[in-house]
Amino acid sequence: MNPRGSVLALSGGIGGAKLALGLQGVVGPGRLTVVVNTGDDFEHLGLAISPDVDTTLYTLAGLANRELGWGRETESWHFMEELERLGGESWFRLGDKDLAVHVERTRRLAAGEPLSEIVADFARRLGLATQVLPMTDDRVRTIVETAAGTLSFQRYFVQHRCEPRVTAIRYAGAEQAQLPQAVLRELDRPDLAAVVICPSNPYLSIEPILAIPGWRAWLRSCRAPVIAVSPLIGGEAVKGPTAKIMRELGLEVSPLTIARRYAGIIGGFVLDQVDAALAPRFEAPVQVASTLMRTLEDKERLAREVLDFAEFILTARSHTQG
Ligand code: FO1
Repeated sequence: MNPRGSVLALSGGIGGAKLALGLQGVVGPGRLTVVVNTGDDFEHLGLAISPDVDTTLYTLAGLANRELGWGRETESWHFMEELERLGGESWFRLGDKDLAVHVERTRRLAAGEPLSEIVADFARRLGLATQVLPMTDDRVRTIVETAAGTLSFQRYFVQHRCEPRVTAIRYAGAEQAQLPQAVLRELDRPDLAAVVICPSNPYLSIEPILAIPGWRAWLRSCRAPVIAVSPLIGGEAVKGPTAKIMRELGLEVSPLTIARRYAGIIGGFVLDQVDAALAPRFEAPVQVASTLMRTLEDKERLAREVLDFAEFILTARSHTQG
């Protein structure tokens, strides 16, 4: 890829943050912006919780709890233990270090600061050269309609452990939501070389972003190639309920279904090598790669392949345009 180009990544929590970490290692300092889903956000114990944003911040700063995939490494749980002793709500677990982030975010939001400024400032204070921004400063909430009734996202995901059968997913507030100023500045960058849709759950993490009209419109007209990375390997997600939700919604559990969902937005799709036989069936150009990211080397290798693919697409486009 153009070593001077900047990169914009769209991501949810754990799976997406892994590729974001790879991109951070490959793209030069100050040239990566990660825009994160906030449909998972909720108010809990009087606190403003932004799980995907925090997972991204912690992962990029090397502070994430690798075992859990969320929260902080070397965490203590005194707050949670005392809360339980008092009979408080304990289904959603907040570690002591993590708690500080929620308390400070809640205070600053209450003082009128936009979420994007708070998150950008947290990123700087955690020592990141990568810019981390929420998809919007407005309130968007992912609502899961299930056989057990209507559930807010974290009730479905954590309290009900994704068990109830999903009948529909909606993103309350997305239609009215706007892009933050800090995001608009990034979208205007003349050196933007690639937009990467990380291998996050399309229905729970990427669709809430795409449901915001400003995002969809910008992605459709974006000059830089938009590349999506498959979250499915051989019909299963590495982690999380993507395949289960697809089955429940009556969708074929295939990267083809996901690429079709992104039709009109993506210029290329990265498919896992296990699914290489599907490649001829895609409308968009396809790159076959190993998308399983266990080590930092895996993450950086995939990031390089994605960016090389974007550059290849850009070059091919400039040839066909004369
Ligand atoms: N996930 C769980 O499965 N159980 C929890 O108790 C839990 C707490 C939690 C606290 C802070 C945070 O940032 C994330 C947390 N998560 C927890 C993860 C979160 O529910 C999911 O990772 C995302 O919302 C889905 O991407």
